[in-house]
Amino acid sequence: MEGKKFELVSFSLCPYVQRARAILIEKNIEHDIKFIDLDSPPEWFFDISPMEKVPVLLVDGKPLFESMVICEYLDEITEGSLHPMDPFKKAENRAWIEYGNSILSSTYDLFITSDEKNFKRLTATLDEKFDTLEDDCLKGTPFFNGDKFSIIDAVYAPVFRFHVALAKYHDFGFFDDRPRLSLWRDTLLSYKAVIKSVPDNYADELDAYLRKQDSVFSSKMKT
Ligand SMILES: N[C@@H](CCC(=O)N[C@@H](CS)C(=O)NCC(=O)O)C(=O)O
Repeated sequence: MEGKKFELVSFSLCPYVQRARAILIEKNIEHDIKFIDLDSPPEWFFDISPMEKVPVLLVDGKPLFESMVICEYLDEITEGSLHPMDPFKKAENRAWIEYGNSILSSTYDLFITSDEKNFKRLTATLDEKFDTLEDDCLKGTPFFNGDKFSIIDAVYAPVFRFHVALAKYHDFGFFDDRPRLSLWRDTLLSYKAVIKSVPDNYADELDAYLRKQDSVFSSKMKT
């Protein structure tokens, strides 16, 4: 990785960008960051992003897309690994990362849906998913794999960041009586690489973004 130039093409609120940024920071990789407006992306973005999504990592100008591919590449080109060494544990981490992706997707749907029934259905779906994490997956350690930050932690941190922001306006109760989940959330949201993975004005930008949705959730923000 000596001498390579890294630039992360980003959108300020994107949870998939945050995981890549957290790994860059955790692994002390010098990088630039370029924010684009996803509502009107610049022409050059379509040339480097076949899926038309952020993040894209430019490595000496060559694009890599898909956040997990980026995270694992960054992990592999630097000292030490942020994945477990044991192949089964690593595979298990990847499986729960997919689970985290499904939580992110339900969370996004939750704050944009304008249908009350769908809002209730998504709330129940998320409640079940958090229950599964609490009961079947977490061991009561600060980080997912014990006392050290791993790639899977970088994936779940943005999930918790969203839910802490949403809980200011509506009591979903997702963390009630879930001590393992609450410990994991608190550990991640106070971890340096996670804190630094978003711009300073992130909370205000997210608030403005949520408010401008014509959704069941945004109506709760106004009451
Ligand atoms: N599977 C992709 C998902 C990335 C993603 O969904 N990014 C969103 C922003 S958070 C995006 O770029 N959306 C643009 C669009 O769908 O037009 C990854 O892990 O990188």
